[in-house]
Amino acid sequence: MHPTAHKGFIVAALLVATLAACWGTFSMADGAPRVIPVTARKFKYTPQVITLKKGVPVVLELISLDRLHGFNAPGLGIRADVMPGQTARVHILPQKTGTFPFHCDNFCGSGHQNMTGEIIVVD
Ligand SMILES: [Cu+2]
Repeated sequence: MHPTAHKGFIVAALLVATLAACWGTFSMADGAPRVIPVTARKFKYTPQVITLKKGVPVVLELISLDRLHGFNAPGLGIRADVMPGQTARVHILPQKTGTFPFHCDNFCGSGHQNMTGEIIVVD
C-alpha cells in the first residue's frame, strides 16, 4: 500500500471508531427504558412470561381489553390496577435474578384464578 493511502485508511478507521463510540454513548444517554406492552383480559395476561435482565430498567405498559384487572407481582413489590382505555405504567429495575410470579388481584370472574404469569429476571 502507498504510505498516503495507508494514512487515509487509518484516518477512516479512526473516524468509524469515533462514530461508533458516539453512537454507543447516545443510545445509552437517551436512557429511555425498554417498553413492554402487556394486555389483560378474562382470564389471561399476554405475554404470560416476561423475561428481564437484572439491572436493566423497563416499563410495563398494562392495559385491559375488557374490564378491571389487577397486576400484582409480590416478589418484585409491584401492583397496578389495569383498566380498559387507560395505560398503567409500571417501572421496574430488577435487582435480583429469579422467577417472580404475578397474578390478577381484582376478582374478574370464574377463571380469575388462572390469570397468572411470571417475570423471569436473568443475569
Ligand atoms: Cu382479572
